[in-house]
Amino acid sequence: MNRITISPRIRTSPFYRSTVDAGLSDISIYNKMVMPTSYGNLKAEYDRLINDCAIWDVSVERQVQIAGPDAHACAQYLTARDLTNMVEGQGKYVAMCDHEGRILNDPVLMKLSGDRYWFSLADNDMLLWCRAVAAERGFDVEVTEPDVSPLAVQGPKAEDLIVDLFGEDPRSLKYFWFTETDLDGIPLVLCRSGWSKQGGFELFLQDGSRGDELWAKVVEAGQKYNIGPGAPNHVERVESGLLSWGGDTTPDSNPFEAGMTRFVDVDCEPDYIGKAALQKVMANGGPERLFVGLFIGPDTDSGDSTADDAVANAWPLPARTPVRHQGTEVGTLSAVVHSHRLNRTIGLAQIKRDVVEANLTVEVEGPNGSAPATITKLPFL
Ligand code: THG
Repeated sequence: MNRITISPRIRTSPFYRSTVDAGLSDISIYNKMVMPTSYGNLKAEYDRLINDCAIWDVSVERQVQIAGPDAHACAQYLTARDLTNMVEGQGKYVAMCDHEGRILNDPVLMKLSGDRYWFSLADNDMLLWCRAVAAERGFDVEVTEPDVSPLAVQGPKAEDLIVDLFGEDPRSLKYFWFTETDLDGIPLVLCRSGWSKQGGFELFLQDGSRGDELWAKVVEAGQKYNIGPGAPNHVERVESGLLSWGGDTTPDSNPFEAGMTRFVDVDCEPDYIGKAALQKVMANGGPERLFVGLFIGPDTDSGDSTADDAVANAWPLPARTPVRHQGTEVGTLSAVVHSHRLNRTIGLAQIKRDVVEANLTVEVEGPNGSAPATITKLPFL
């Protein structure tokens, strides 16, 4: 395999030393940072996430902070969702679009106070975009990337672990809601969130010099819950239908084609970038494509998860590949995995709406030639 040269241009996280000590084996690059993706045993990492508790260094989810008297107006103008009734301590999953309604990012937006917001971002240069928009529109705000690095604990036992560390209060936090707190003086924002559907929290470290200290405290308290290192898990996220911006989207996708229709407000009072374009898409009958799941046959389950993973990994991805109906291209496939819980090969695709609505069988190009696939709603699980 090729190796990646790391230089100061590629940043490392405050938890980097801890991840290396924990046996980090695979990385990706995300927001110009090193992103841990595996510790050498993806099935064990998956099992831990489904059954117990996993600790993930997700500091690559950078925050862009909008602070100042016009923070609300600026955050609203950047966001394709009505923020009118948002309150302090609340987070929302949102789409940020350009003027043509193309999705630029799908962050969790957090309202820290009336004059301070964080966009907790996926992989794109949103600091540039937010600064340019704020300046061009004359908003009275400062737009920065603060020293804030999320550490996720995910899995069915994550909540008990968080309660051991912080007391009972976090149990009542709603999804994406958060509270400012500390762990033995380490300043944090504690949020019920994370890129899995197994439940859990993110601890937003607010002092990058204390990452290894925070990691050690969480791992120590997590021993009784069988905690172990992991990373946003590709198999689980496909099963759960969680969007990977830039992976499942193309540069031209609108949020409806990315499965975000229920998070987009087109008829709200506040204006935002892309609103007119998104209204036009809906007025013209809706998006051309839909984000859907595929059951891909023939069933390859062998009962040996390592072998099944190898089969799924032999697919001609990571490049997006065509989805066809009777030879005609009707969409693109962006992920294929072997689902351990469904014992099937499944995928994610953007497919023409008429094909989805007619529930047609499609074909995808696999390692052993063309394979039939049936369309299904997300999530799989
Ligand atoms: N946490 C934080 N920042 C992030 C992510 C995160 N930034 C990058 C990336 N993840 C943003 N993308 C997503 C995508 C999906 C979800 C969260 C962040 C998600 N979606 C659920 C769904 O679509 O079913 C629930 C959404 C809802 O019901 O509101 O969880 O993970 N800090």
